[in-house]
Amino acid sequence: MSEFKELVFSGVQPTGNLHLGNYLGALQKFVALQESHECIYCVVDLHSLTATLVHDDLAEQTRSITAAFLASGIDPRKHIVFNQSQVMQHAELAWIFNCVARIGWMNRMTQFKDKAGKDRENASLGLLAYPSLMAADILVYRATHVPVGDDQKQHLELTRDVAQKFNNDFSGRIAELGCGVEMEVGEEKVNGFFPLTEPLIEGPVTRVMSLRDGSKKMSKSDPSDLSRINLTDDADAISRKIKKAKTDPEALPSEVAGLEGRPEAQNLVGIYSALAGVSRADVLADFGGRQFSDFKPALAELAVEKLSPIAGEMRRISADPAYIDGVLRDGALRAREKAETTMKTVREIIGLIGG
Ligand code: AQP
Repeated sequence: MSEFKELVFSGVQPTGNLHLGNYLGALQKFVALQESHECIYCVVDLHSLTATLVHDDLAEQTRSITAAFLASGIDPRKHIVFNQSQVMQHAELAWIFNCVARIGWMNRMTQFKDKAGKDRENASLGLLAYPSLMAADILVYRATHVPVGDDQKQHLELTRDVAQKFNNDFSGRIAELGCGVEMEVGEEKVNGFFPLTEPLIEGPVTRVMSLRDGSKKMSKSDPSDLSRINLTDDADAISRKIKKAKTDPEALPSEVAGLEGRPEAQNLVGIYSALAGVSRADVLADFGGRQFSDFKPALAELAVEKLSPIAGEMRRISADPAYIDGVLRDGALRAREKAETTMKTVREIIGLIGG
């Protein structure tokens, strides 16, 4: 039985400065997966148009995310790094997926509800269709694994629904052309063209929360800069933000169970454990019973130690935009070839003449 070849894909939007949430939820995992998998990492510039169409600095933001990828340790020669709009097959497959996915599926997406707010009628059609483009980003490479933060889980489920519906709707053509791969779906064995992609969400913090409010995720678009640690922050800014981070008055617990119902403590301990590469239980074995006034300086020191070299490397790489553009162009060339191989078969499955 043939199987889908394991391939990792993930993307990041150029919508502002990357923060610690992006780093721990995505970039750190991207780097680790390079050792075991073939990886494709994309700056998803077309996605950034869904919320704001006119950006003053889209090109600069795209270069800055690319610099963050490279500074974190992604190797653009061994793997592929590019920006989405240079590979038009993403948009082509997204259109097809717009016709596979149902409006009801899109209306249920919490990210759409959050971002559209009360004025849904006035949200862009692109914002509603965002998950369709995300499904296309992944499936145009028939990627099997996607490292993301917990906030993207629902979009990954939708990607699986799109793949499954496409596989079902075109099962006859897929069998006729012999282009399917056998896979298990529940109890059944089916022959599908697209894999049912697995999200890779595990880790000590799958959702880094705002430093000002432990119930909200750390986000680029939060109006308060104190709510997040930007990858470009210097040591002073990192220390100041951690010092000002919201906490409760209790000492840290000695057991992980004691973090329950204490969102801010949970968040800071999770950040420490992810940065140090140890479990939360290990962190609490060291800091249990101690006050935040002891813990925060240790966390700040660790964060500066881990993030400062990345900020320095980002500055160095960003000083050479021509180099960054070259990386993206080279990556796009290689990505396009893979995407076109998929699209040739998709067009054939559907019956679109042109090959
Ligand atoms: N707070 C977070 N904790 C863990 N992971 C996170 N990610 C984002 N925020 C957190 C993960 O980072 C990757 C890239 O995300 P993105 O920038 O493409 O989109 P986003 O989720 O919309 O990021 P933001 O910061 O929340 O941006 P805005 O404010 O513009 O909406 C994804 O894997 C995401 O899960």
